[in-house]
This record gives sequence, C-alpha cells and structure tokens, in this order.
Amino acid sequence: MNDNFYARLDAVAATRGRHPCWILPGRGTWSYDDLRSQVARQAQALRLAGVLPGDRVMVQAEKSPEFLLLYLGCLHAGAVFVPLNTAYTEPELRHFALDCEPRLLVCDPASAQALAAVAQSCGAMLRTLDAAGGGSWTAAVGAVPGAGPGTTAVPAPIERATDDLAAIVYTSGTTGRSKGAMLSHGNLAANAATLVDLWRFRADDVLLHALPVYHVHGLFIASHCALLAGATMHLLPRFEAAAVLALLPDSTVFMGVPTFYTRLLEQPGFDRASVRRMRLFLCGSAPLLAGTFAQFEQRTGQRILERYGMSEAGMITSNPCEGDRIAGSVGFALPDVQARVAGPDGVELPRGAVGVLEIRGPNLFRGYWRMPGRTAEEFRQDGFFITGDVATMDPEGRVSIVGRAKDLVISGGFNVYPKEIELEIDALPGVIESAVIGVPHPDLGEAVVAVVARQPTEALTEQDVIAALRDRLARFKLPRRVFFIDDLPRNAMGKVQKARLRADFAATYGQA
Ligand code: MLC
Ligand code: AMP
Repeated sequence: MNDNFYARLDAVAATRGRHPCWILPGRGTWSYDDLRSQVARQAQALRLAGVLPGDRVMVQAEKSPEFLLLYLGCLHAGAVFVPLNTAYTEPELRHFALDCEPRLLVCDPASAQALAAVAQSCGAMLRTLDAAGGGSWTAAVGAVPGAGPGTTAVPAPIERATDDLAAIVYTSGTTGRSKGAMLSHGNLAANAATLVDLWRFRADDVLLHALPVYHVHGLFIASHCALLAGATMHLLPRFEAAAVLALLPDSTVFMGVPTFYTRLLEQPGFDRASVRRMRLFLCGSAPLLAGTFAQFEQRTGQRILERYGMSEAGMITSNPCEGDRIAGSVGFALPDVQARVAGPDGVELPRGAVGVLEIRGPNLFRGYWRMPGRTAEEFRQDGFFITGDVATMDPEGRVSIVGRAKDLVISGGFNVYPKEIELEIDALPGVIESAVIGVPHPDLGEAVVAVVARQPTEALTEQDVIAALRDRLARFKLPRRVFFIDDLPRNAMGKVQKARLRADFAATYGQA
C-alpha cells in the first residue's frame, strides 16, 4: 500500500471532478480535475529537474495556487517540502539553506537576486514562481508534456512509507538556533484524517482560507482538511478583515489566529447576518482571550472553537464540535493523541495540577533535522514529547494552556524566540546585555520588547538598536520598543528575571 499522503488526497480529488477546489479573487476557479493534473505536472517537473525522492525543496514565496501546487507536487514526487516565512531576511535564509541543503530553492521573482548567493552557498538550483523567464519554475511546469486540464489519466504518486519525510518545518529554538521539525507522510495523514472527522468537514464545505501557507496552520491544517474532504477553498492572498467579511456569506468554515478575530470584531458589518452560512469558526496558534470569545459570541451568536497545536505535531487538542466550547480551554486531546500534564521528571500529575504538557501520537514528528541530541532532550523514554507549554487538565480531560516553560513570545500567531534576538542585540557595540520579552498588545496578543543594559558611556538609542536589526531579522521579530535600564534584574542563581521584566513593562501598550 502506498502511504504517500498525496495518494489519499488524490483519491478524494478523483471523485470530485469539476467540483471547485480553489476560488481565487480575480483568478477564477480551479476544479479538482485541474488540481490533479497540475500536481502531477509539478511532480514531473521536479523529476525532470533532477529532484529525487528525499531531496529537499525549499520555498520562500507569496501565497498562491502555484505555491500550494508545488507543495502537493513535492508530496507526489516524494521530495521534502521546506516552507519559509516570507518575512525572513537573507541571513536567516542562509542558515536554513545551509542546514537543510535543498536541491531546489524556489522564490518570488523580486527576491531572486538576493537569494542567488544563498542558493550558490548550498549548491541548490534557484527558480522563481512566475510565468516567464529562464529561471522560472512556473515555465518549467508549463513545459512538461502530457496531461492537460480536465483529464483523469494522471500518473500515480510515488510510493512512500508512513515514516518517509514529507516536510521540514523550521521552528526557532530556545538556544537561538532554528530547528527543523521533520514531519512524515504518516504524521500529516493521521492528523488530517482525525481533524476532518472531528471538525465534521464535508464535501459541501467552503473554507475561507486567509492564513499564510508557510506555517502548519495554513499549509497543513487548513488546506489538508479542505482537500481531504473534497471541499472548496476561498484562497485569499493574506488576512485582510474587509476581504474576509465580504466572503463570509459564501463560506461555511473559517480558521484564524486570535488577531484575525480581534480585527474582525473591529468591522462594523461583522454581525449575525454576515455569518449566517458559517458553521464553524476555528482559532489557535496563540491564546484566545476570554473577552474575545465572549464578544464574538455576543456579535455573531456563534462560539469560536479553540484548538491547540504546534509545528512538531500539527493539532494536539481541540474543543468539541458538538458539546461545550469553553473559553480559556483548548479542549480535549484528539482521539488518537495521548496527553498528560507532567512534573519535571515526566511523571503525570494529578488532574488540576499545573505542569508541562507532554504528548504522544501518530501526529508526532520524527525529530529535529540533523539534531539527534536536541531531539533526545525533548522526548521522554516512553516516547512522549515535552511540548514546553504549561497546562492543567480537568477531571474530564479538558486542557487549559496557562503559560510556557519555553522562553517564547507569540506575536500575531508568529513565534519569536527571545534568544535569537538577544544574541543580535548583544553583538551591537555598546551593549552589555539584553533581555527580550513579550508584553500584552491589543492587536497582536503579545508584542516583542527589548530591555537593554548599555555601557554608561554609550549614546545608543532605541532607533539605533531597531535599525541595526532590520536587515538581520524578519520584521515580525523586531522589537517594537527598546527600553534601557542600568542592570537586568537577576535571581539568586544569576538568571535574568524575565517574569519581573514582563511585569515592569506590562503596561507598554495600555492597561496591563
Ligand atoms: C506582521 N507584522 C508583525 C506581524 N505580522 N509584527 C509582529 N507580529 C506579527 N504577527 C509587521 C509587519 O511586518 C509590519 O511591519 C507591521 O507589523 C504591520 O503589519 P500589518 O499590516 O499590521 O500586519 P499584517 O500584514 O496585517 O499581518 C498581521 C497578521 C499576520 C496577524 C494578519 O501576522 C498573520 O497572518 N499571522 C498569522 C500567523 C500564523 O499563521 N501563525 C500560525 C503558526 S503555526 P513594518 O515594520 O513593515 O511596519 C502554529 C501552530 C498552531 O502556531 O497551533 O497553529
Ligand atoms: P509553532 O511552533 O509556531 O507551531 O507554535 C506552537 C506554539 O503555539 C505552542 O507550543 C503553543 O505555545 C502555542 N499555541 C498554539 N495554539 C495555542 C492555543 N490555542 N493557546 C495557547 N497557545 C497556543
């Protein structure tokens, strides 16, 4: 049996024929037949380009159908897809490229020049996602002979075993070094099938897809659910509240991060009438405030379904479709996932106690790319993965995330690891040391703030620090504010007291 995840998607697509798969503003509709033939072409183009099963294909490009087709083509051909946030700067990209050594690097035409040196440094072919030109991936796919749109005679996906790699998703690390989470075909398939069932996805659903496609939320969770159900997606290039509002009357499911919901609530026309066809609003990637949940229910009459996940495991817990969706809880472990709240020794704590959430299941990744040591540190002997999220579980098994054991800021649904930014700030002339923290922010949930101790003789300013980081770090990682203090507060062990700094600067964006 072929465990290639795309083989499952293809089997569904084969039954959907002319049913719309994607609807794009200004670019019309793609049917499932179109999808099948286009994905097969992508796979053939990869083979012709010399991309072998197991080779990495690294992609940094804006959201488009071509992006998703390339992803699915990689699955089809057995290549390992490596999506990267479009905000990443050249130094960040260089690190990822040297780490995963892609055979092929695909980017937008606008960044081709900047990425040429990166591709060269790791020996990758560089291609662009555009319609023309010698280096165009789109043109290479267009030149593949064979099946045209509408035909059902498409080549079968390559044989893959369940543990074979499908994707590497980079997550920053607490040490400052990014780690590539290796996800297998089996990981993706198990999670997608569970979610389609749990969230009651059907072929007549219309998913309003406004998430970026370089993270697991938009790329895997949203797209897989719709494709595995044979449903339709409105594919928006990005989240924009007015555009989402305009398409809600023609949609049945929406997925977002909390910032999407707070921005929707700012729209005067967002009311019961605008959501009358909607059957499900899903939220995750960052904590959803109880106030947002309540305000949303008051405005629309619907309760947001909050779920919890991470790059290393896709979805882990979810509130139920039928039954109580409780504000502040991320719901129950998925049916095929085991979750426990454990102490530092990995021993499960009594229900109600606060500890670190540990999980095990078919969705759990295969480890960090070329980091066996780091992988071993984050797994228990019995195969449970230590998520680094601090949680409680009630007697019924409902999980609430109450904090983080890992030093992480989540800004608008993007993860920012302070260490990475601190290393950059500490390297600036005149800086003694720095601490990067997250403070409450009304739009982003948390905003990145740096607290810096500088040499007494230095005239380093807030603008100097931000300007120095601008070309080195993705925009969403840049501190929005920089505060100077004489000494960072430390505990008796000499460790910087970030909790104290978070309290001291909590009112940076209004009431804490
Ligand atoms: C953009 N900016 C951000 C930012 N997004 N800054 C901090 N945090 C963010 N999340 C920067 C821009 O670069 C710009 O900088 C400035 O903020 C103003 O941008 P904007 O126009 O307000 O932002 P916008 O483009 O509207 O983006 C905001 C957003 C976007 C919320 C729509 O961030 C987004 O789509 N977030 C979704 C993230 C996501 O999908 N996470 C899933 C991870 S998977 P400047 O300097 O140019 O002014 C995961 C697992 C799981 O976590 O459980 O799902
Ligand atoms: P990422 O590494 O980008 O996949 O982000 C995963 C992290 O996002 C998790 O470890 C959590 O800290 C956080 N997260 C995801 N969903 C939720 C949620 N519903 N509530 C709180 N935190 C969440």
